[in-house]
Amino acid sequence: MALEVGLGAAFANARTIVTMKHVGLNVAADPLFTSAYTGVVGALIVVSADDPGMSSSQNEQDNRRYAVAAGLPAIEPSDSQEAYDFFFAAVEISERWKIPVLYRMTTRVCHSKSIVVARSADSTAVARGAAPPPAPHFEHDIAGRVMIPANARPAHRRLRAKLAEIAAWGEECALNRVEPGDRSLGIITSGISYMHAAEAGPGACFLKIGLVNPLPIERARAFAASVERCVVVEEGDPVITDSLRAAGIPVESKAEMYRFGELDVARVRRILARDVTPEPAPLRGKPPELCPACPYHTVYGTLAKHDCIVAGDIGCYTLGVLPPYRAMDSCVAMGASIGVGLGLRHVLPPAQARRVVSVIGDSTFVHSGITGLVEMAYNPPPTGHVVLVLDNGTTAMTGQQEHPATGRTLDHGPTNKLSIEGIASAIGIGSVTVIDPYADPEGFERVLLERLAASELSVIVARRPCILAAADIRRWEQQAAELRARASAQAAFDLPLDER
Ligand SMILES: Cc1ncc(C[n+]2csc(CCOP(=O)(O)OP(=O)(O)O)c2C)c(N)n1
Ligand code: SF4
Repeated sequence: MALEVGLGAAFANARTIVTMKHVGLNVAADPLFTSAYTGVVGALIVVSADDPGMSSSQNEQDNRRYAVAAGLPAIEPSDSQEAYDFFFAAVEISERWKIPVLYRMTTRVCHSKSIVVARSADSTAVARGAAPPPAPHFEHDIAGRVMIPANARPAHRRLRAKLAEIAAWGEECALNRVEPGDRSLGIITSGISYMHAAEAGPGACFLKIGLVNPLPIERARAFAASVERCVVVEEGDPVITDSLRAAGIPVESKAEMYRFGELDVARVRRILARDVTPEPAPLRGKPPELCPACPYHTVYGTLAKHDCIVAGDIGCYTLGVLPPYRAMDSCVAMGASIGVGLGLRHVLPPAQARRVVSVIGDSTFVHSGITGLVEMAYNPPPTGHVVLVLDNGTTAMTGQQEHPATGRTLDHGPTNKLSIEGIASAIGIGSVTVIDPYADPEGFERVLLERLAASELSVIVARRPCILAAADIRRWEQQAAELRARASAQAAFDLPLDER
């Protein structure tokens, strides 16, 4: 949705940034691929925060692959200063070639801090003479933006032509640079890997790549030819390596064992030394756990007690998989709990099928659970199904952000509130129950058992605020009530006297 909103804004000449983590781009992939064909009028920068090493993710996909697959220019900064500087370049590329740009970050770049020298007012694009973006306006471009096959075929050709131009420009652009050094070792690298490699191989020659798609192939060819040994140091998939080798450039790459997890200086030293001996096991940290007063305890206690088969989802509540409950049987992608639960219900023998519960958080339900309920109403399994929405009034796991079912905007102001129980009833779910599992654990257990025994479609909304967010939620609710009261008093005052 965010990418589509951003695309609409960029169709109307705005400069737009859309941010997400790497798996978010999977959800946005459908509009992403075709936005490469439609292009934009203003600027559209899609920031993808990748998580090599999976510090808080379910996979470590390398989204540079998306740039190649969709045909989008991709930029990768190495530190805070570059994150700042390269962003201007991303906007310039997007506006010049009228194309979305993928801005690829990784955990270590996002989580590290370094001093940033901001552009002074004198050096801004405006001061340098570039025109500021015109005010948003709309001009019809039916052939350019309505991607029926007759329009999409020429659009694909236009995209490839743009990419060829960007590739030619990229060979010389300042986003890629050669750092001269000892010619016995040349390192081709990008992103955070550059920082590690600079420390692990001081004195080496570097080709540091900032424009990671399209790659500066000819520059890399000349660089590789100019050094005795040329090693590509890159975190994650061998994206640069594969492209250079496909272009016939003989480069050395890391061993497969270094494809997993983040790189660091020690690992890059090993790569450069061609060391493939087993690495020391990482130190065991304290495993995460639910807060002591988390409302999810009673929920997972009940699910574990009755040996439920739990199709789970992503959020704080995923911690129900850990001891003492171990009450989660799958967790795949945001919103997948409902579809996976339905699949289990469809094929399992009835006695087992009746133990299947889909468990999903409130934010995740809004993000991508609603379509699962529609599928459930449309193709109900013979034993029915039970969906448990854990509504803690916030997006707890990622830092207590608001979402449409909290009724508050991202900065906590009042807005329309999506009713989870209302939407479940409207979709046609026969049994919808709202209960506080913390205040009434016996009642929760009773409802759950009753709904599991019935061969019907049920949604149980287990509603109790996250203990860490509860005080803030109360404060924002109070502020919202005051704002509403002030607005209705103002509205009454604005009425003509005889209508008051
Ligand atoms: C497609 C996608 N986008 C974003 C994320 C990051 N993420 C992990 S959990 C989560 C939200 C969880 O919120 P909620 O469902 O309310 O559960 P809670 O943490 O409050 O228990 C998000 C956005 C993700 N895993 N996948
Ligand atoms: S942050 Fe909130 S939802 Fe997450 S474990 Fe703690 S109390 Fe539970």
